[in-house]
Amino acid sequence: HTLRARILSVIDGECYSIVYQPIVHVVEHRLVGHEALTRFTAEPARPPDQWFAEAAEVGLQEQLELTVIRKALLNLHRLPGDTYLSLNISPETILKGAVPAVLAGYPLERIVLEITEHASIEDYSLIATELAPLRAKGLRLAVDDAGAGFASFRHIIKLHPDVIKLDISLVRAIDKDLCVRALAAAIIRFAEETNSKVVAEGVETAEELAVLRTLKVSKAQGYLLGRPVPYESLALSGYPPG
Ligand code: G
Ligand code: G
Ligand code: MN
Ligand code: NA
Repeated sequence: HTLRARILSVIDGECYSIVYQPIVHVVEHRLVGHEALTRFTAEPARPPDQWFAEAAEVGLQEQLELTVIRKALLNLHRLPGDTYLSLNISPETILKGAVPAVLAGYPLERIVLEITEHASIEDYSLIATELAPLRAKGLRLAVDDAGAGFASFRHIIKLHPDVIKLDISLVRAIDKDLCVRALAAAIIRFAEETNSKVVAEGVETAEELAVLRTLKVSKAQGYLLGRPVPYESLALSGYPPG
């Protein structure tokens, strides 16, 4: 199959790189972590989610996801010791059972797995069960894109996530649309009452950040605070903006 061959050549030829986006505590003005994101250098140029979707179509989702996670982890020991690394992974890949082996030898208390909820998974308690032993040793779990798409609270409740990432679509309108602000406030309240932390995604403007602060969100990520860049371009010292 030609698509399968193309994905395999991306994996074998390492036609991708990892960029790291800062996650900032905007009240205490300090760096708390980074999200690792993949950039593909192979032709034709396509956004990363499309590469991952195509890999899934040809049965290479787990292989591609784990390959880029291994690469992202290689820089963990060079990141400040009091910061964490947030890694995107699909629920399907978690259920394949390879996460413990991939994370073996790394400090679990410095790793967050971000999962985006997906229609194909019926029972998220299986994810919670699969990851329970690693979570007992410090691994944290984040629900990505909360407030959008499939990120329904039916699933979030079963995961008891350590972190809830407020979707970019909510952040984008939070300073303009009272209904969006109300929905964000409800998610933030839910997080508070269930002992999850909130990270706002995709913060681009000072106005968005100001509203998030009034809603008591203290951690944020977005172009305003730092773009995803290669490890070598990270400003690891200095005063994060915001
Ligand atoms: O970084 P960017 O906006 O371009 O990424 C778009 C989407 O692609 C992300 O929201 C995520 O769904 C997916 N993505 C990017 N990098 C990774 C990765 O390393 N692993 C997985 N599983 N998905 C990724
Ligand atoms: O994993 P997730 O689907 O949340 O991926 C985050 C995506 O959001 C990545 O593709 C990343 O490049 C993108 N992103 C990060 N910060 C910003 C931002 O401030 N604005 C926009 N438009 N996209 C962002
Ligand atoms: Mn993410
Ligand atoms: Na997201």
